Amino acid sequence: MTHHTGLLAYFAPLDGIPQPALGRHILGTVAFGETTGLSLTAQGHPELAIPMSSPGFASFREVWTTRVKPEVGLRGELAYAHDGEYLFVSGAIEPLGVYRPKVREVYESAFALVEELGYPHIFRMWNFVGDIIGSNAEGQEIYQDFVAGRAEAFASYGDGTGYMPAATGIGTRGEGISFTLLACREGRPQHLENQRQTPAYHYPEQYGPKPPSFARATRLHPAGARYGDGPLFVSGTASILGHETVHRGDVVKQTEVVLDNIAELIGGRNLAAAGLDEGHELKDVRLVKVYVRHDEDLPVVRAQCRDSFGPDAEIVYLNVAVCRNDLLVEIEGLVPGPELSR
Ligand code: 3EB
Repeated sequence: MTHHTGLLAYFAPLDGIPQPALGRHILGTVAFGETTGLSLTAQGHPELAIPMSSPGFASFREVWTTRVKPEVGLRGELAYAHDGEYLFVSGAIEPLGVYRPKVREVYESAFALVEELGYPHIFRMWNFVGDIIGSNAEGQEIYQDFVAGRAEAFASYGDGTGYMPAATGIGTRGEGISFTLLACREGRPQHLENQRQTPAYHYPEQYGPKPPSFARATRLHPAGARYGDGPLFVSGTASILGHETVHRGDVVKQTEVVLDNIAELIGGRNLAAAGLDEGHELKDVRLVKVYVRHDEDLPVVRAQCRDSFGPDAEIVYLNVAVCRNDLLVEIEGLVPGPELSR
């Protein structure tokens, strides 16, 4: 059996070269700065650059590391790296008048790569959508355009669980659509829902012709690790109860609902409903990304997050649009397994 290669992430400064701890290797990076692009860096790993930083907000590099030196590659619109247990894939789509066919094609190519390389279990995705609540060349909202193409791609993806992975869908400060996914070979993802929220893949048609393809969270059960020792990935979470936005126009109350949604999602009651005998608190969440729609809301959202997450949580704030124009904040993070360092 393949051993657990210890996937970990940390946030590093955007300036300079990321330096993983001794014995660790970079699988892939995501640069939250001012540029757009996908490449293999001079260090040899894939890097997705997304224009998401702005004055007063964060700019940083998310660095995924493992204990085994990965193999890397480029194919079509994709860049990837894999270490025998974990696969990192990023894709980038240039600005288009209509995204649906291209999103379908590129996501299908990513799912085909996942199969071909032998990492069939996708456990986390991030989807970065430029001008997310703007309109495409046919007058359709770009998020809906994206969601339709992604749903078509997911229709032909299946690792046997029948469900979609945890994900984030979020705006950027640029154009075009890009994504990152993490998948594994021997480990098993367990996709989770939140009893306070309608599963996104069951949203009614008022939000678009196709529902979004993601779970509220994914617990990774890593190969060769003790059961329950893997990270719990928390999807981008917004002020939605059932399927409806609540507290339109009130960022303080929206942030409270987001924090309550995450607390419920990771808490003992919700996990017990999925057969997991553990429970977590907001203080256990790390590598937190807080997406704030209006820059003037940053101080109050920051104060609420500071009071809710633990003192060791890395929290970054980005000023970008969320996928419904009445959503003012979206928050994601993860509850690490027993190890979390560089
Ligand atoms: C929501 O709950 C808010 O389309 O991949 C959160 C996480 C959201 C992921 C996605 C969208 C996505 O519907 C938006």
